Amino acid sequence: MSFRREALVAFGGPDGGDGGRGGDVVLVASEHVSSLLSLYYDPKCYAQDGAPGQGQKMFGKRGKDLVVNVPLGTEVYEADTGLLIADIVSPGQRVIVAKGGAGGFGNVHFKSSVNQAPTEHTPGGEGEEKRLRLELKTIADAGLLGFPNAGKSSLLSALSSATPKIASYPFTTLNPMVGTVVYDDYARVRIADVPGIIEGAAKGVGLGLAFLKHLERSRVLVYVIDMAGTDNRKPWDDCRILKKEIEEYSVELAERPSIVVANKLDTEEAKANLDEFIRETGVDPVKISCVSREGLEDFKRALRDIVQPKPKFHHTHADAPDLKELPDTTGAEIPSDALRFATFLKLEKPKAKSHPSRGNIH
Ligand SMILES: Nc1nc2c(ncn2[C@@H]2O[C@H](COP(=O)(O)OP(=O)(O)OP(=O)(O)O)[C@@H](O)[C@H]2O)c(=O)[nH]1
Ligand SMILES: [Mg+2]
Repeated sequence: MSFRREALVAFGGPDGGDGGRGGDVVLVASEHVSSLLSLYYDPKCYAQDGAPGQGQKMFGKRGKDLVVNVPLGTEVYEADTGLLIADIVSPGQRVIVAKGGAGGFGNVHFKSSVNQAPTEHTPGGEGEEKRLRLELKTIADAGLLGFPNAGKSSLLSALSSATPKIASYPFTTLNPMVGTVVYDDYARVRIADVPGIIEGAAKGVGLGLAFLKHLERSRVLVYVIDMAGTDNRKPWDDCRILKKEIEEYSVELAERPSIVVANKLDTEEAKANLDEFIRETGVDPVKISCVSREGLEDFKRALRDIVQPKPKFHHTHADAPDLKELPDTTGAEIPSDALRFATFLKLEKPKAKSHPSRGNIH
């Protein structure tokens, strides 16, 4: 509340401006952020307050929004109720998770013919305050599923430029990783590599199935089977157990389209196991070897048939025309239509500017 006080101005009247509204907290999907780690270490997010209104009808400045960049695939839940508020999936998507409070009205707002010296004013509104739980579910077109040491990470590194850790001990991969397969026509398929599953995973054995949420968004599941039967495992049992565990995790996930990949076919054991595998499971797997890089093209084709990514054309491979073969147009008249668009040629003389300094007579 404020009144105009000035020498020689009697009855200056009310001049208290409104307060500015508070900023919002906005989550923005960004392709440049890959995890929620920064929010883990700095979980409290405040947008700026609105500035208070002042005398001389000065309105308060609006508070700045707080923009929090989150990776694609972030789900936002209300912490207390578990209600899903937003699913952030497309780049640039903005979600206002907490709105700033409205600014209060200054007393200038209340002046009228019958209330010429109002002292009324309103306080600013409270900004929204929320406790949220953010969950990242990686977005990939295909998810690699398999026992530890089946060669999931090897397959990912053979197909894409991702560099997952590969080693001969189980549970090398501890966090999901995404790689992109690029086809000759620049179509892209994103593949997620997740930690290995073992029997009983649905009940929490091994790393459990917690990371399987990263596969929930993938359109195709890729079962990677170690055909060589390392550690005395039987490939057909592996396949059966994997399917069972997935079914226990989610029936919907188990019904997604899938590709069965038989890996390590460069080894003798794998070749010996192959026939029995087909007999036992009834599926004819895509036969690959990540070491000798065989069968990778077959797998890429199978993947493409299901995911059907859109090709993206680049103009990089167009041959430059041979200048000698082009017709000689020296001295030829240029079509007037072409001239109209060729403004960069500046064929017309620029008009002389009429200005006293040029000596024009007015
Ligand atoms: N002979 C042969 N060995 C392979 C092949 N692919 C992977 N390996 C070996 O299998 C071992 C495990 O490979 P990884 O790619 O780390 O297996 P993973 O499925 O990612 O394992 P986890 O991350 O532990 O679940 C490594 O020692 C690889 O060298 C293959 O095609 N042939
Ligand atoms: Mg791995």
